[in-house]
Amino acid sequence: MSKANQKRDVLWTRVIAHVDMDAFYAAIEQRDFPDYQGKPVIVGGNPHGRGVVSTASYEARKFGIHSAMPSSQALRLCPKGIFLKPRMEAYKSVSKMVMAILKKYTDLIEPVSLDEAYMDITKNKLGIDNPSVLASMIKQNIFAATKLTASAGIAPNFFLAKVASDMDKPDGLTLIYPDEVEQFLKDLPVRKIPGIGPVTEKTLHREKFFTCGDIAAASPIYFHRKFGKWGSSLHQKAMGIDYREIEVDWEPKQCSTENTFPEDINDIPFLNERLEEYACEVFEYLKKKNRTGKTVVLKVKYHDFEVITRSKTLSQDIKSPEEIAAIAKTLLLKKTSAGTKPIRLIGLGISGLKSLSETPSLQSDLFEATLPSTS
Ligand code: TTP
Ligand code: MG
Repeated sequence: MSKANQKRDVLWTRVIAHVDMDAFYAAIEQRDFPDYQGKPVIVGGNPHGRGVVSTASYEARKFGIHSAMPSSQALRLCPKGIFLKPRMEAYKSVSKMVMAILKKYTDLIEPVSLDEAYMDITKNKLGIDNPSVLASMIKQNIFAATKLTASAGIAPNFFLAKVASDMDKPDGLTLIYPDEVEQFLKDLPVRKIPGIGPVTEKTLHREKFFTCGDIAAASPIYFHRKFGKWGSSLHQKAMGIDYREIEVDWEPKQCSTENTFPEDINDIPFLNERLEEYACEVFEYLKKKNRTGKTVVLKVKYHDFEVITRSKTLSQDIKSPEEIAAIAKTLLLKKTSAGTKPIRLIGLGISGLKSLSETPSLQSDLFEATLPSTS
């Protein structure tokens, strides 16, 4: 692993950058309201209600506050924290600026969220062949335009670039050169693999897999048997292999909506009504984005914070909000403990989205016939 501005003569077959803004929502609040600078800022749900933290400034993180934590818990950890509601429009407009800057370097950009994108900079518009110099320029450019810092990771593939961007946050720049990959992964704790949370970490630890090196040394067949397709992909990553390429016309592969209730709910008719509302929201989104899908996903968070998801895949594309709602209600009734175990949050989504233009025969009867009231 290398810090910025080293020039080493190593052959890169692919140079992938992962750029991720630091404490994105909170940093924008601190920029726009200088009184908040240097202070613990927590953006998210009402700390006196039941929402969760979207993000916390680095000052707030020192109190143990992190994304997805109940805001009420964040308040207990940091009673003097500055709690703010998200200003999504402001964040979206900064995101557009950042993505426009990235485009100056390459068209091979894949945004992952508002504050994060992969770039293939093997060839770049400025013809700069030193990845470290290029990444420094990108960071400086972002700062000059937005007064916000980003962290960047440069590596031979997506997975390593993402891990690298997280190594030296905030305002970091980390390079993993092709000839450093094996050494880098040898002692990398499994928890550093994107997507591995505390539960999977525990499972891997139980099996004596503590580092990527431990996983790489095991048989890929074992991982496939134990964890299926996901296990095979994990084993490959631990070996430093990730062939993913930039998807330029990247579109979200799923859409969903969810809500935390002001109090825990046992009442099934109430939950069904919410599912009907969410089904309309989700369907509206699909319509706006000219997309469709076959898989309905229901998410339930119980009062004790246990989260489950249940899904059903249809043989045909979804045609109406009523159809989504009907499936969601059946899943709720048959595949969850709704009614007996109080529910804190429900969410509803469609996964495996594809463009409607891929299924032209469906387009006319899908939206014209079923949703005359929405434009
Ligand atoms: P992240 O990039 O995961 O986090 P961050 O930018 O706040 O902090 P850092 O990258 O420095 O660790 O997410 C980007 C934004 O997405 C974040 O500012 C708020 C939002 N977000 C949520 O709303 N809920 C979440 O659970 C997470 C993880 C992020
Ligand atoms: Mg970020």
